[in-house]
Amino acid sequence: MIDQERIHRYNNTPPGPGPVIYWMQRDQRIMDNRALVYAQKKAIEKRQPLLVVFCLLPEFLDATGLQFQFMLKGLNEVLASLGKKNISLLILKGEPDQIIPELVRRHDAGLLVSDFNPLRIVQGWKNVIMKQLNTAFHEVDAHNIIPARFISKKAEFSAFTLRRKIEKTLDTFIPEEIPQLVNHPFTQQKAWIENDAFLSLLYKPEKDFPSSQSGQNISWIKPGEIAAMGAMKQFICQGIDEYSILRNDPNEPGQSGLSPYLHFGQLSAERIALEAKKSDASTGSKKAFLEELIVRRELADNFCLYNPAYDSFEGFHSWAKSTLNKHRGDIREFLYELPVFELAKTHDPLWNAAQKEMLSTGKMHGFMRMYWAKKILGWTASPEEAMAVAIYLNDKYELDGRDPNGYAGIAWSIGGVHDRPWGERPVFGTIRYMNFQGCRRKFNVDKYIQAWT
Ligand code: FAD
Ligand code: FO1
Repeated sequence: MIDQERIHRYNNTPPGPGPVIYWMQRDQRIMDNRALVYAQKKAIEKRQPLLVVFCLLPEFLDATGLQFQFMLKGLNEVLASLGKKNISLLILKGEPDQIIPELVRRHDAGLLVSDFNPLRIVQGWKNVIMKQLNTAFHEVDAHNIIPARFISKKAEFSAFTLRRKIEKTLDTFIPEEIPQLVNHPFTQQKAWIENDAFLSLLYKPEKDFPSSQSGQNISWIKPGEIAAMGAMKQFICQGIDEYSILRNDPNEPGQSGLSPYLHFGQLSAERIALEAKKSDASTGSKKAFLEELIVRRELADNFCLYNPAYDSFEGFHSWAKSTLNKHRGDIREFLYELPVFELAKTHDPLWNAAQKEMLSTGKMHGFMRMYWAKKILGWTASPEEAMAVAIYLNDKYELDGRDPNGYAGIAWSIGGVHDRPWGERPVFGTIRYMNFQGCRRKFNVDKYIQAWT
């Protein structure tokens, strides 16, 4: 029952007799991966081998070398773990809409399975692949606890409207245990991989590992699903209890720090929710954490799935567009070009500190992300420019960037998406405003500035 609601069929073709190919894209792990488990189940039913493929794109949404290294180290772990289960992983360089149909044809696959991702670029690949294939193509949502295509058929207005739907079904979707991959009983012929014309596209770690010149230091986080599981357990044992008190203080390690793992699919949100529910942390903290992990996170996927303009002014609600249009001509107290933002050289030491936190660690504190994006709206010539600057910086420097959570967070801050109108003021119109003094009332601003200066 639940399995069916997680599956989206790109065509009505029944699965054929050949092997199953799982195109691993967003969910880059073997533990708690419902898409991979589904692909294996289908392969076992048909007494066929299972082949896993990942398409490596050197220019994915302007990602930098450090972000690729984090992802590739995780994938190397996946390769080794799959090998122990008698399953091969091919990491091929190139565009999925060219590689996948060719691979399916070469291996005469009976079924193609992939995971779910609402980003335009991925939806675009899948639509091209669908048109080129005569083979059954199924997508399994292994990212959301309640599958995005099932929980809602439209863009939700706010967290309130999605929360209502989630609350009605959540218990059905958080099981006692999550199904796991087993040792695969049907071995691929070696020739499969050795004779593959794609070998010329095979990724070679020693040659292809992108070097990083960004100057960022991400040694605070170890890549891969084993490290991810460890970090999650540590947070559930030691951090979650104080989540509701500390998470909004940028001077405290009050957040889980798990977003890079979630972004690269090295950790499943379902597993975190299961462990969080079982923990004996305070009810208030568990509730606050699950609100972010489930409602806010799944709201971001809903936004990107049903609003193709998720990263532009066009994607805002009409009330937000009209108030921002009304205030287009307002005089900005400060007006900066991209390099001033990028180099953290604005007049505001708090904004510069947040930018520097991101530049040096690849992860800005969650509370500061709101202040950071809203100030970009205040200090650029138009909301369009504000969106472009915020997305460029977020995607370039955040380890968890290039993600629906980022596009939704930026659209919330600059365009009032999922929010409501507040008091009217220059430039912002009725978009919710944040200022330095407000931050001072919430946390020790001087300590934060000192930490990152
Ligand atoms: P925790 O507080 O420990 O939360 C646990 C998990 O819940 C997070 O890992 C995340 O998956 C989810 N979550 C928490 N807050 C939110 C939220 N507001 N919206 C959606 N999901 C949430 N998140 C990203 O993953 N990538 C981004 O690029 C990104 N950019 C953002 C930009 C702006 C302007 C804003 C306002 C928010 C952005 N967020 C982004 C959302 C949020 O700030 C981060 O998910 C969070 O700070 C990550 O740290 P954590 O894992 O320690 O969070
Ligand atoms: N997805 C791919 O299918 N191929 C890639 O080469 C790839 C690179 C990449 C680099 C940085 C990054 O943050 C994400 C990257 N992703 C890649 C996608 C990622 O796994 C997510 O699916 C999306 O960013 C959406 O969450």
